[in-house]
Amino acid sequence: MTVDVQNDSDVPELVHWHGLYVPSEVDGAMEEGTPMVPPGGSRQYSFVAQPSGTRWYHTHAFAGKDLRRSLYSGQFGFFYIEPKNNPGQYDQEVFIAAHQWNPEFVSMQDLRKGPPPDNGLEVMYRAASFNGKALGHGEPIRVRTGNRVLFHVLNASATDDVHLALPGHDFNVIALDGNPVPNPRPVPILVLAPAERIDAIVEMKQPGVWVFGATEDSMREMGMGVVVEYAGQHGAPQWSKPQSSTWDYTVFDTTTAVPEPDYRFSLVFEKIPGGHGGFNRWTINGKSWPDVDPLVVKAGQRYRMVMENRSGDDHPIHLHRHTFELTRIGEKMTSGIRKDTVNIPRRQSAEIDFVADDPGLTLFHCHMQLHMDFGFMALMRYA
Ligand SMILES: [Cu+2]
Repeated sequence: MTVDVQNDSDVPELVHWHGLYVPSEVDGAMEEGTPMVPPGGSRQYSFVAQPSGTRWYHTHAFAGKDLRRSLYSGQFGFFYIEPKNNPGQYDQEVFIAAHQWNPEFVSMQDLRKGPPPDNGLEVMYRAASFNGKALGHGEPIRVRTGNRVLFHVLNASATDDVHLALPGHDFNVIALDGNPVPNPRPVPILVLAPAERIDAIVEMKQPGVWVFGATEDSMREMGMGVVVEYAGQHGAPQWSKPQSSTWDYTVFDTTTAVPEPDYRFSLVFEKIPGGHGGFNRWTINGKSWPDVDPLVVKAGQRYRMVMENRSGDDHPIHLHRHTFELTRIGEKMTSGIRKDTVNIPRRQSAEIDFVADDPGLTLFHCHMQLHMDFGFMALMRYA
């Protein structure tokens, strides 16, 4: 396929095809060698759309201290690649991209007690949406009793996790980051770190008018949600707090043993606190981008990244141009969950395996804009 991109903004831009296997020159990361599209300029991105599943595209520009740029903006969209064989066991298909708007830098020290006094600025938002519309402002999702609705959900927030629920309904999770899970099963809530996607089928069997939205009251009040309306049902949309708030990738896994890797990378993530009013910096093995040592791989070999998050924040770690398999989260060994972004909770460790099967420069970074822009990034290159 070929995509024509016209840059009508006043800064150099580029488009990243998140979760696709595309050459470095078109992947949409300047660090990999993709050319920027100059202000007023245009560029064609040509590539084979693969692998199938729920992917997305977004600007990969630097934002830094400018909260009008990159993922703080609305420059993103779904990129859905239909599988060749799709059993289509659903009646309706709905795409939902969650996003937050009107960002500003805040000192957590000024807002509440708790964070260490040496912590730097964080980003907070004043508005939120599903598909660009605040809760109650767009068209409702109209369903019929007995329908099976396939939801493709994307967290397109620049920095925050989203926790979502649809009262009275379970989500039968069938894919994570667009890749089918080995053990689909129903769960009461969906949790997505920035850049993550979940495909889930919901059986509509609780006639009524409901709010499908963020479990956190303040986030829903800011607009993160949409009304789900059964045919023939009227009245104010109902919300109730879900009983469970836990999320665990491994409930969808298998226990098949994974092959031993040819090589292990050990990566330690740490924060250098920016202090009140300053900016935190982030390090991988003690070094900040662009001074981080590259990861060097050989085509065809299997690698394990052993990652340790020594900071008090979660980090959604994204590997471009490849799919990896989760092999350990915390103390739990796992297999069969294939992703391109894995959330590593605070003070937690995790391991992922991947085969070096897509030669070319490859970016590896935390997907939180405020972290990647302040050092949390590395390059992988093929020997
Ligand atoms: Cu991070």
